[in-house]
Amino acid sequence: MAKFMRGNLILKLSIILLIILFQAESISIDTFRAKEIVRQEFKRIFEQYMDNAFPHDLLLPLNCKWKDLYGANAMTLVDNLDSLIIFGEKATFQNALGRLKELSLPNFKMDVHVNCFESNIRFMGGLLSAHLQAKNLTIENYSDYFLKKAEELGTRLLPAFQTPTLIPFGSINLLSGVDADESKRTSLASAGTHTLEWGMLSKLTSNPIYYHKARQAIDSLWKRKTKDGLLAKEINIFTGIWSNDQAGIGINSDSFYEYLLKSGVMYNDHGLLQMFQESIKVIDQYLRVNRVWFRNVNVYKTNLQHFFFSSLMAFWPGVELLSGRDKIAQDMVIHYYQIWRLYGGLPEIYQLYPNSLIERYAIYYLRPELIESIYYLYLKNHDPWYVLIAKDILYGLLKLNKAKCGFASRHLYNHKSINDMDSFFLSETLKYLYLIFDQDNFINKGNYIFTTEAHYLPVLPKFDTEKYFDLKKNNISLLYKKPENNSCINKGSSFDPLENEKKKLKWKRCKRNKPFREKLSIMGLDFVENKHSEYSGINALRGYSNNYGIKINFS
Ligand code: DMJ
Repeated sequence: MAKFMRGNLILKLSIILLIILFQAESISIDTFRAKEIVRQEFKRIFEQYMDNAFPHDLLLPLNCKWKDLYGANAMTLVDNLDSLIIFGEKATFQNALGRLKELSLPNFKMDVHVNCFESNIRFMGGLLSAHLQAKNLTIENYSDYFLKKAEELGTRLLPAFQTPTLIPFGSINLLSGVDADESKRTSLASAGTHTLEWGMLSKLTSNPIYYHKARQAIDSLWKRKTKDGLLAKEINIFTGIWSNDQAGIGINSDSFYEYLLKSGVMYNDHGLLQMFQESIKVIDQYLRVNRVWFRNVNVYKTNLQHFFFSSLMAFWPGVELLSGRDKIAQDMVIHYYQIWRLYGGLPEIYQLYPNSLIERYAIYYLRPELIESIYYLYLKNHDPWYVLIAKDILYGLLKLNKAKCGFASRHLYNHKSINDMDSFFLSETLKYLYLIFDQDNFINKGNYIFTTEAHYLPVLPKFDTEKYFDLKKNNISLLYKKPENNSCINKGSSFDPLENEKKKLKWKRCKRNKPFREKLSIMGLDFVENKHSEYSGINALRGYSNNYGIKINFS
């Protein structure tokens, strides 16, 4: 109880009063029951996916159909292998291994154009975590199946890092490599969210190349910070010049900062920790408006660009807490949760001056970030208030989002359900909720670090960072192998994008599977059809605030 009373007492009590007045049902569920509800819902959706959608990538919650982003590569299953272990479903995990082996999935020798960041956080993270669990639980007939798949994905993503700046391309064709006309613009988060997974891949395959490449990309981005220490949201990977002038903590930046801290800790990498410390100072100085809200600024002039809250920003209290700033993290969560209560979900973007939904961005995509932060706070402080709001969130999800085959995203403005349920709803949102209610779960007692997609990796007792930097000393050279049976590459051209650039070789375009456009919109931005895309979402918003003549002086 003493813990419950700590910090922001009046706010906490008034929120409880509101819940009691309008939704007493939500907090009367006992914690064991709440845990069971989440487990049953996870099982229900998982079974629906296996029956109606597998091996396609995503299950559609309203009509039980499916959609593909990776050419039917069982994305939802791969993203949730390690969730099965958390939910105590070892037999289903064993069975899933059999199903995937039968179909040789996931298949990375596929002519499909993928986003490197998403492939990494969902497939690579999922496979590595599943591999470590399969070993740990001595799963039958395993023979390192997931690790071999992870390594194959790694080799197919590596050519993306072959650029003049060493900052990777945003997307690649898994079969033929980087297209000649691939966009040379990529986001900070895309380029800098590999170290956690690739460090583990290096460790498990004893091949330093992966960590080395991921780490070089971070160094290269870091080198390009402005005189004020800011990093923008988008960069040209050939010129190294920021191609978007905004700095912020949310969309397109978020996991860059998260990985500085987490990889720094995981791999005992002092360079990364140093960068994190400096980033925090700069964020506090230029991006933080007060204890809870942040703004985007012009990366060169440091003046205000936008002042809004986005669903993705709700991960930041977790980062604050991990870096030791508990009190600030608590204040942030209380405020973000109030927006949740107001609308029954967090909108993609929420305007803060004046506070309002923006119709176009008022969608809750079942994202996990707020629940993730609540999880960290509860794990650290054991304040029952966090269990209480987690129950309220669960109750809201059951009332507002539960659908025939899963849970559906929802428009918070017109209250319409949207036939969309991303794989992160199972692999993050439900996983974190469950872990709040299941305090005895092995994860809560162990020493793990969550990737940005909530795949859990055990903290390595010893990791020789230097070994993973100095490739010469370790006699490692990188050879880009041309993929087998590849009809997409012209004679004389290579899998190495830099060599092709030098020879001015144009590649024959492979017949494309569905482009990655839909996925990009899940990142909270609408991209225009053009490959060399503009952030039309952000630009529209800029127009919006200009139209309303918002002028705020924060200095
Ligand atoms: C997830 O895919 C990851 O958490 C990523 O870092 C960004 N956000 C989505 C979920 O919202």
